[in-house]
Amino acid sequence: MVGFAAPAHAADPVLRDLATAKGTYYGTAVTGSKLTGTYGSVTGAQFDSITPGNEMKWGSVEPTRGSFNWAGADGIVNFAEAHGQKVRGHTLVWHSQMPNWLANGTFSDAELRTITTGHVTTEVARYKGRIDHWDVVNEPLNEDGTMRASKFYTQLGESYIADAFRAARAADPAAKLYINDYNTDGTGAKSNGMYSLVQRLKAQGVPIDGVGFQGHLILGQVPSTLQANLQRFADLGVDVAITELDIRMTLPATDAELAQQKAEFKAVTSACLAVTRCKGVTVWGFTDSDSWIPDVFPGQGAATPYDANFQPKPAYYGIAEALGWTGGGGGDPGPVTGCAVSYAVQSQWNTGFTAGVTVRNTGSSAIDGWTLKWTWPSGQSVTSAWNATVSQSGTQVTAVNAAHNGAIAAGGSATFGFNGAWSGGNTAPSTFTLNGAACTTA
Ligand code: 9MR
Repeated sequence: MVGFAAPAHAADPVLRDLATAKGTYYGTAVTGSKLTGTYGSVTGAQFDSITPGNEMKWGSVEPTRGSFNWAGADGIVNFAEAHGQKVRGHTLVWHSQMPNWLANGTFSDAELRTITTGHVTTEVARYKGRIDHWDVVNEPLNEDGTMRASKFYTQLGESYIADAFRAARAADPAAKLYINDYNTDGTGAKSNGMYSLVQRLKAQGVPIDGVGFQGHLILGQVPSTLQANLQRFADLGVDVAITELDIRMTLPATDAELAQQKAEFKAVTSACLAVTRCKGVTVWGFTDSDSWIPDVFPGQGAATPYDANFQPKPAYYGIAEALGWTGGGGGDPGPVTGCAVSYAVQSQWNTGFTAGVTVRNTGSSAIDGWTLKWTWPSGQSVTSAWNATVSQSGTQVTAVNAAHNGAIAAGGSATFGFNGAWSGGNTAPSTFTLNGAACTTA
């Protein structure tokens, strides 16, 4: 793909190419104003579908009645076309992020119906031929599977959904039209409500092509019924897609949790691939620096496949493995079955010191990528490091391998060094963990 920036590590897989080879797509939600620099190059290089996180919502495009602002939405569609990507249009009729004039206005039923179908027609027609999938109606259900009492439902009844789909089909016959919701990923009351709703819409001849399952999941709680649930909808004669995948956890994330998250991104991606009518997966933001989770669930996050510095997390390799990648990589360090750390202060002066650290793999299998952690006993701090990336939070130190010393064969070792600051005392740390496993000290 000439002109696309290389992924973070030269040997890393390209998700969009793996997806294409599997006959599917891999998408991400994006923030249009960020589509430059590294954020833009990773978006263009790795994904072959993008969804505007906010830019196509009614409140964004028509903040004042009759006065439109398409700049954000246009920018995203243009970016997609420049990078050979599909666009998931999101979203036309939703109880949230409505413009104030609509949310707080008083309209007769007939007027509200005309306003709503008019909005669908205007927005879909503007992007006719340029949007692959539209989330026509978003989040129409309550948790118990009954219809949500949105302004649209309260005034117009369920027919607002049929009207919106018909207007969208008329405005762009080529776009695939979806209904989309959260907490419908596994079987249960809400999923049953969606299932019945789709049956009713199909029975009325409403032009619905697909059902989106948002996939806002919690670590350790991926529904075991996900694949079966996708399949039962597909069997109704609609396409399905995972449209907003993220898997959140309580911060700070441990290595074990990130490894579990890898397995879970892999499982969700595999579930979609196993269902013929599952058209693709979209993550709701690809980097932890562009995720809604910390804002809405304080203390939680780490929910996406890239860290805040655009480094692929284990989850990224989990997605790649589900898509057929067998190249291994930083996402799967292998088990640490034994390790020994030697820590030596090589020189020390009134306020500073230089230390060298050797990490030895005393286990029986190779390690591919390592994180060494320790706690300072006497309040020292790391000021600079070489041959590892070292960070500190309180007294907790985390050292991550450099590119050239991440692989440690059984019996092999890696070394790195750093300068530190001390005052009062400079006692050596007594315990170290390597990828979460306790090491002996030598
Ligand atoms: O990611 C979106 C975030 O930036 C907005 O503040 C939020 C407002 O509700 O909407 C987020 O996206 C939502 C999506 O449009 C629909 N499903 C739930 C998503 C997360 O809230």
